[in-house]
Parts: sequence; structure tokens; C-alpha cells
Amino acid sequence: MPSTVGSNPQIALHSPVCDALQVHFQTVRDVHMRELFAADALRFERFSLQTGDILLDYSKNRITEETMQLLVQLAEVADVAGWRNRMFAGEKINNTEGRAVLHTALRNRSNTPVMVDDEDVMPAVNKVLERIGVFAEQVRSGAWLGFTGKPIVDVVNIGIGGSDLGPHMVYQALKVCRHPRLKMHFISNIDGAHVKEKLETLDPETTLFIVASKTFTTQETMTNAHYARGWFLQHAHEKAHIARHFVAVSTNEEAVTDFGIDPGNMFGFWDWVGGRYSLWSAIGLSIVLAVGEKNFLALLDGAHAMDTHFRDAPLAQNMPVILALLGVWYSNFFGAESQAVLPYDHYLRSLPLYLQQADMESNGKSVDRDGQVVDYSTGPIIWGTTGINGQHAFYQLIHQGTRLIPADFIISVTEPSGMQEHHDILMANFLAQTEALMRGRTQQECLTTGVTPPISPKVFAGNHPSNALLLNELTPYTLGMLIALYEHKIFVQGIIWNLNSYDQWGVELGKQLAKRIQPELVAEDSVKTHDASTNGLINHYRQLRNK
Ligand code: G6Q
Repeated sequence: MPSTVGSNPQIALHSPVCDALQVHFQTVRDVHMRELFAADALRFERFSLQTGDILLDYSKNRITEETMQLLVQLAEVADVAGWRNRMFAGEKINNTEGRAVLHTALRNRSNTPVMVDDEDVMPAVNKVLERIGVFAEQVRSGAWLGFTGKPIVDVVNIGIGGSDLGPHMVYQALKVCRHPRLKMHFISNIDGAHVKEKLETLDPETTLFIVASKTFTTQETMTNAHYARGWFLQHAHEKAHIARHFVAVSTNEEAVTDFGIDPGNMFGFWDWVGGRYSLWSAIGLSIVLAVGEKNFLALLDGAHAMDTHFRDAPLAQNMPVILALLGVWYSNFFGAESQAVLPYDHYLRSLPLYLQQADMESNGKSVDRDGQVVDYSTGPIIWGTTGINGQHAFYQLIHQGTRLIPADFIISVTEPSGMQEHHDILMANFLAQTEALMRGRTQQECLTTGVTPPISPKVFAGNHPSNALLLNELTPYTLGMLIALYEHKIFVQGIIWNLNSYDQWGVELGKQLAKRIQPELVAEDSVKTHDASTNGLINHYRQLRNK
């Protein structure tokens, strides 16, 4: 909970508005949403918002108008609008790395100049986009031929983290737009089983590899890329053939050249694109290959529409801001520790995984942007899966467990497979769950609806908050809007928590330690340089490995 002891009033969660929210919280915490709905026939109209093709219903939250007013004041105290403008303007808001944060420039479809170090980045953004479009068209049309003169059939994206999760999620989501011949594969894991099993299914004559790595030094990606290169050369023999089968997406031209990829087959991006915000850049090459340039541009258009909404709408009617404030309300006042993401859409099944990285790597921090240890909760644990499967697995705990778990329910109104009856059942479940979470079931209702004894385990407290996000249809455009919505939600929460959401030192430490440990696994002598646990495990592995 927020504390005002030793507080810094510049920080939103130490401000008088936060104290006012704390007082207000005491008046709201025990109010049941049933009462709020009973008292206000217009609650849906009051607490829902449409932007473009996305409807957000946030009326099933434990809020009143006063709650939202105070939360908006919290956003004002944090200067969300000022930081937002600084981000869009290319200021170096990633202070620990001295970088601008400009994934919005990658989808700046209105092409207004965006300046970094006195240079407009838009011409370079557009140039790479154009090169990607030309290359993708060659591969898609069948004009780009492999070393034996056959068109490409399989494309393997080798990347990890931000260079994998976004393109993979979007590829799944846009299945209906996919090219009929090209099949994408995503190799991320350093577990040899992943790359080996995948390559066994592929034909080197018709396979194209995209080595996707911002730094081009990530151990997992480079190890898998070298393995793939070796596998390819076993069949193709001539190094000159690599040019037809390996392309790179990176910011590191030197390392790409050292790997043996022609810089002409490299698609660049910039240090102001964070890994987990990079699917809009050349990292999205696998998406363009799969769904074509037109659909990729529609994805960018959708994200740009959300950027425009986020930049221009007043805070109280701003979808990312509202989602962010609700998250802060539950994290910092109700003490909720996690946030469920529940897509009722088979094609969005990887969205929770994608958002896990986007959110938890951005806001999973306990030192603020001024270097101070925070005394309040920051980023929540993000988890979830497709809602309909979750209903038959973990929803029990959300309904009747002891924890408060706010949940985002996501569905599209139109469904593409022509299976309307299936979709109606899906929609009915979507609605039933949000209603059940909100209403619960009283003892009296159990008695009057013929629930058999014992009654008490069948009583549901209800009052569990949820947001419902309805997309008119899952298209490249609405998907772009949806992803950008969450990106900006994460941004707003980072500002309220006074975090730098754009570095990831927690990721770096593990990378460094693994490099140190790797040679120790094959060391002659017993390893003694770590703590007893790590030494014990290393030595256990050494002994068994050497057998
Ligand atoms: C994302 C993170 C991390 C990164 C991977 C891959 O924001 O920084 O997930 O994307 O570690 O890094 P490379 O693209 O440099 O290989």
C-alpha cells in the first residue's frame, strides 16, 4: 500500500491525491457491484467506451464516478500527458540507456516528422518498410528462388524474447490472411530439441531463415542460427548459397556480416526500438512474409489509430489510460497481485504470453527512474490463456479462491470460420463468466434455484472485477489497435509508478551469469566459486555429463 512516510510528493503514489484515494477506498472496498448496478441503470453507458472498432466495457469494476475522477487526478499528478508527449516527441525517456522510445514512429502512418538527435527518423523508417515490402513480395510471388531454383516454402524465424514473441503472436492471430504456400516457423529455445526437431521437417532447398536479433549477440539465437547455417551447408555445400537462404534483422551490421549474411539481405532498425516493442519494425519481417505488405500496413494503421486516440483523447475518455488506472486501483489499493488476460479467441491464444513479456519486463521493477527503491507495488503478474479452456481449469480460483484477480476478457464479435453456433456458445460463456464474477450467487439464490445441499460451498461472493474488450472483428487493423492499447496501458502505469518501463536489467544479469557458468560445466576440477547450491548443481551436472 502507498505510504506517505518519507514521501516524495512528486511521485503520484506519495501525493495528496493518493491519500484521498486511500480514504475513498475505505468507502468503496466493501460495496458490492450488484448494489452499484442496481442503483444505476446507466452504469454500462457511464463506464464503457468505444474507440474505432474496439469497445471497452469497464462497468464491472469496483468503482464509482468518484473513483475514476480521483484516479484521473492521479494520472494528472504523475504528468502522464507530459510524459506521453515526451515519448511521442522522441525525448530520451529511457534514462538508464539514454534512448528515445519510439515504437510509435514505426507506425506513424501520417508521417509527421519525429526528431531524434535533430534528425527526422521517418525517412529511414519508410525506407526499411519499403525494402521489406519488396523483399517479401519477391518471396511471396515465388520469384525469390532457393539454391536449386525452387521457390521458398518454409520460413524460419530464429529469435528470442522480443525478437520472437510479437511476430509469433501476430502470425497466429492473422491466420486468415496467411499466404497459401508459405509456412512460418519460430525457433527460440536453446533446448537443442527445438531446433533439431524443426529442421528435421524442413527441406533446405526451399527454406528461408530469418535471424532476428537486435543485438546479434544473444547466445540462444546465435547458437541456433549457427546450427541452422551448418545444417543448410551440409546440404548446399557452397557458402555462396547462404545469400538465398539467410536474411538478418538487426541493428548490428558488423555482426551480421561476420555471420556471413550479405548486408544487402539485412533489414535494420534502431536503438530507440525496444525488443518487446519491435514487432512493428523489421522484426516483423516474418509477419510481412506471412500476411503480405498490405496487411502489415493495416496492422500499423490500427496501432497508429490507437496512438492517435492515446495522444489526443482526454485522460478520462482515454482507453489505455482507463485500463492503466484500473490496474493501479487494484494493485495499489486492493492489493491485487496479478492480472489475468483471457482471450476468447483461438487465434489470440498467444496474447497472454506476449503480454507477459510486454508488461512484466517493462514494469517488473522495484527501483524507480530516479534510482530510489519504491515502497509500493509495481507491475502485476500477468497470466492467462484462452478463456474457454481456462473456465475448465483455473477459473475456480478466480471465482471462489481467496485472491482478488482482475481479469481482461477479450473477444471478437464476428468470427471468420462460419461456425456461428460455436461462436454464440463462446460469446454466451464470455458473458456468463463476467456476469458470474460480478454477481456471484447468494445463499438465498441457492435456496430458491433448487441448489442441493450443502449450500455454503455453492455460494459465490462475486464482486470480482473484469474488463470486457469487444473487437468488431479480428483483423490486422483491430489487432494493431489492441496491441497498441496494451503498450500504452503499460506506459501509463510505468509513469504512475515512476518507472523506466523501457530498460530490462533483470534480463541482462541472467545473460551475463550464464556466460560465466557455461565453461564451468565442462571444467576438469570441481567448481567452488559460487554459493553452495549453485556449486552443488554445477558439479552434479559435470559428473553426470562426463559419464
Ligand atoms: C525485450 C528484451 C529481450 C530481447 C531478447 C532478444 O525487450 O530486451 O526479450 O528482445 O533478449 O534480444 P535480441 O533481439 O538482441 O537477440
